[in-house]
Amino acid sequence: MAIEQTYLMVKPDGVQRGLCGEIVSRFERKGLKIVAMKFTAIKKETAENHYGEHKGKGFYNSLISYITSAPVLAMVLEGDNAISVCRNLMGKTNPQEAALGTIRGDLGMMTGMNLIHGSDSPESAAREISLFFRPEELMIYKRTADDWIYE
Ligand code: IDP
Ligand code: MG
Repeated sequence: MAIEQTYLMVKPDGVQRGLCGEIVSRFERKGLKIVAMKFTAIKKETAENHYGEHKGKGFYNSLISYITSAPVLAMVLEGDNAISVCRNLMGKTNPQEAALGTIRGDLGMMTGMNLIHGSDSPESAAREISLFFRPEELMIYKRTADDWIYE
């Protein structure tokens, strides 16, 4: 097994549309463990840091104003291969191309309003987790259901 932690975030459109419960439940039902969760408004500086890799792209300014336009639900999830498992649950970046059964494929219409963020590598996961959470906010606990999820 390769237990990983990854950073997920219900974006402002997901919050505004009342889809936090729907989205979180998909990760929970899959078997991912909630390690941290925070309802927060992202400051412009944090948004620019988080999305630094996209600076200079055509959609960058609208991405920063979108992600800072309303609160987000930030979380750290843990599980075996959690980074790729969560990316698969999210679906492709463009919700119109995302497979049905995924969060973006089932719930979204536009790339610029695609409901959910998820780390794409161990390096970005570590960077993003530390950007949004202090170490003591990550809960270490035994989840009894794990005995019935992992063989
Ligand atoms: P990802 O969220 O699937 O990892 P990235 O390519 O890392 O996709 O892009 C980050 C975010 O920037 C996307 O989730 C989306 O909100 C926004 N974005 C990316 N490409 C476009 C675009 O062409 N138009 C508008 N927004 C975009
Ligand atoms: Mg990305």
